[in-house]
Amino acid sequence: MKKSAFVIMASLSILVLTAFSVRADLLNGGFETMGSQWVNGVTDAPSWSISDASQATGIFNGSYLGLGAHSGTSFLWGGAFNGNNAAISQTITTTAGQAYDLEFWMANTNGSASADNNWAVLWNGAFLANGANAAAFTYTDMKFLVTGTGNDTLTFIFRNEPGAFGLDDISLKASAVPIPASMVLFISGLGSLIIFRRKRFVI
Ligand SMILES: [Ca+2]
Repeated sequence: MKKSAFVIMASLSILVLTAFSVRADLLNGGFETMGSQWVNGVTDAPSWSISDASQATGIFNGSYLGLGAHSGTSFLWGGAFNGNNAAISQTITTTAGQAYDLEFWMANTNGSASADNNWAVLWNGAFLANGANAAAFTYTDMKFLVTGTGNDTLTFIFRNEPGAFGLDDISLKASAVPIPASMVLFISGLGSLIIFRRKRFVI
């Protein structure tokens, strides 16, 4: 193998290795690891921090008001009531500047009552999406593109009287960012240089 070709292959290998070494250490995104402390039929959530004055938000195993897990056997029951907003958050180690695909599944049940609820999802305190007085809906795939800063906080806010939001299968994966056009030109330019040099040596 020519030295120049070896250098290009080595460079591309470094690019590929860099793409696979990004950090995205979100834990217990499927809520399959239940906590040890039970309150109002739900447990605390390992790896997550929950704030809910009504103590009705936590990991639930089973089905109630038509709401169960999206996958596995348990999920987050977001059922804060009496005007309280529940906040559930996790601080995640990421790679600064890296684009990430955030994905989760969310559902809502209002029981037999009319809609009286609100929800939001935030990345480092900034709203990615929110809604209020949602009608009941089955598990829906929600996707957002976020950027890592090295240490990022993902937060969900729920209030639902007397039903609950269901949250399950949260994932954070490095986004497949296309190679910038300038890099493509650079690589093809190097390729042309190799062909040019080979022709010179053949002649
Ligand atoms: Ca689950």
